[in-house]
Amino acid sequence: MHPVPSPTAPDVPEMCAELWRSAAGVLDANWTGRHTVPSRTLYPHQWSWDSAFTAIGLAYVNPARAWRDLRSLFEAQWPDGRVPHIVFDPEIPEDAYFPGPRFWNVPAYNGRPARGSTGLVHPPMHALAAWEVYRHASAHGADAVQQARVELGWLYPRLVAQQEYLGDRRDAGGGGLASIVHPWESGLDNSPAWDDALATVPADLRLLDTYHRRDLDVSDVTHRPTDTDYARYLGLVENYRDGGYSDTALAERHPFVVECPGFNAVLATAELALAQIAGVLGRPSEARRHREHARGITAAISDRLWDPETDFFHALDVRSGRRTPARSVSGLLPLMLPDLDRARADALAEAAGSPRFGLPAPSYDRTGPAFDDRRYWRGPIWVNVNWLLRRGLLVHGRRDDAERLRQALVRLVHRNGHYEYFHPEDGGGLGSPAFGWTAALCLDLLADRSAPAYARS
Ligand code: 2M8
Repeated sequence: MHPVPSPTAPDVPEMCAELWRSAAGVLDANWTGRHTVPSRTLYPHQWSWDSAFTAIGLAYVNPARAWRDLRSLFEAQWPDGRVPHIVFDPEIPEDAYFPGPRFWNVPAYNGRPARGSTGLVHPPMHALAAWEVYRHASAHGADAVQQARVELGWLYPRLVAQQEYLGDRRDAGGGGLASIVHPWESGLDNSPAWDDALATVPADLRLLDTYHRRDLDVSDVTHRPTDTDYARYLGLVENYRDGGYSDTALAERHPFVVECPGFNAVLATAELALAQIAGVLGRPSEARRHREHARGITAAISDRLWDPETDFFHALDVRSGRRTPARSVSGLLPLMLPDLDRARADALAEAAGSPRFGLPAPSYDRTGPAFDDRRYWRGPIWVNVNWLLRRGLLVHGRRDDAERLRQALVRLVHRNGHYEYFHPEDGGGLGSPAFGWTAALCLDLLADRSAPAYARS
């Protein structure tokens, strides 16, 4: 693999050039030679949706590495199509991250050794990432375009298999949406959106006598999930693992089965990206099928997760049939879908700008009872979900709002550094300081103001 020299960002003033260099530096520092880690301190393996966001930034400075990251992840895809939320690096010691390979105890598959990954998934961001890397390949010359076509051809059937796994095996509610079986699958781990569904999951605190929480060695205890929540997380993994990671009769056998608006908005966006990829690969009927799937998922999100009383999307607990009252930033993400009707899109854009959120959006309603300005996904600002939200504003023709959000995100990171997340009031950097997706998405925010091809005017 030949490293591509870093180009300077097009049309950016000096402050942005400095930010560009530091962002590219973070991506270099987090590259292990085989894949990019989210953070050298807290997350020493490869995380699934992190790799997708990272690829979106690498598209500008090192597309070959972007493809390598996506390949490394999809080489660990399970035979049933699921893409694991963590791929473990065999060169990293077991105790460097908990829960590590031994706890997950995944069997050998596809010629890979046992304990190579987790059995959970992440939001399927990778089709969109692959499309974005392809879209920017021409800036790197003819060889890069050639490589991008080869990589799209390799990834396409694997991306489709991921969609089929999520759309079929994970449709536990039977209404055309994918369910998550663990808060970690949402990517918004500790969000108040899961509190009601988690309340029925037993919390066996003795698990924390047996196992050591490595996250508390390397981060502030007031930012991370409580021991009670962590015990529930571990119990959920044990239940899924001990059932052989099977998805049969999930709603009866598993205590946490939830339809998340953000996860399903990404699922539908992946279909739209697959339609674009299928077009490049010369498969027009498959492109049509992907667009139909996207429309179907959008309709199911609207039918099942919209609350007309709150004018907002809420996660649905499939077992109880109840939607959580919590307003999480994930409820804003269906704005990414071009088939979302105008009234709902307007309501979401209004909520995003309201005192409950405000742009950049915090991870949870500022006026909500569970708002916490430091704890993981319970209030702090994360760049990745704001990047998705900006895309939603562009998709629905709200270019001025999207531009204001873009500038606010760039300023936030320039003033405070490439942190994992940010304080929702003063913008101070929190969590890990040289964080992969913050740096990667900064590159994209600096360089690209275009709207998706399917945006509405
Ligand atoms: C966080 O999740 C991990 C578990 O997967 C953790 O808290 O230990 C989340 O922010 C998740 O969205 C992210 O992918 C991961 C790595 O950055 O960290």
